Amino acid sequence: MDEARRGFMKVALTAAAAVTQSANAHGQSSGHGQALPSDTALRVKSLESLLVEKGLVDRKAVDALIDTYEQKIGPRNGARVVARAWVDPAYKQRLLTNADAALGELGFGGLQGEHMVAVENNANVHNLVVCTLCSCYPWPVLGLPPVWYKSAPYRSRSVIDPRGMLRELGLDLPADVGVRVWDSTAELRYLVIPERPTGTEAFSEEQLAALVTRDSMIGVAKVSATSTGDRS
Ligand SMILES: [Co+2]
Repeated sequence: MDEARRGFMKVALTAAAAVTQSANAHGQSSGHGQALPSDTALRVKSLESLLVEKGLVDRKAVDALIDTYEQKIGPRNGARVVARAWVDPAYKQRLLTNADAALGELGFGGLQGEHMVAVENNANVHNLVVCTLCSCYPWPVLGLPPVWYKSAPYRSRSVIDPRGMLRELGLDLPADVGVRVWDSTAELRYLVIPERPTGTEAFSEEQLAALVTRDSMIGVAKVSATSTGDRS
């Protein structure tokens, strides 16, 4: 990384931290991590424009950075947690009874994920996570929320017709499987422990983690022994 890039990263991270704190404070007063206050959004936009103008960063690089946190780095943390829960029943029990402590064992926690609850899918119950008011999401284990998670149709249909919505997303649940919908807030966020797919009995923890998708930890997909990736 050259000096200009290093300098940019420092500025960007400082700005991100300021935004996070601001959004977090806003969220705690309203119960939800609301969309950014407009003045903050404007300041971020100005900062980005300035950085682009000065040639310190191009928009594609910013988009790539966001994509990385949305798709790659973020959800890998949650995948490690799920894989550990699958191979270690005692860990799973701790995760289900005190998620914050169990996530802390693996080094995960902090901003936008201070209070977590883990919910487990099984043959009878399927869990689905939404934030009906805005976009509360467990950053330490899933990274940044995907665009569809923040969309009005997802937020409303998850509550009105979760089964129908899941079917449209390609997850057709049998009628005898109950669907539980969890509404996230700034104070409480959820991680779904998907079912371990059959045919993975001989898999290592690492191999299992590689199968776990972000979508399965939100509850809009299952995990298969041949991982299919996430919705964009
Ligand atoms: Co919210």
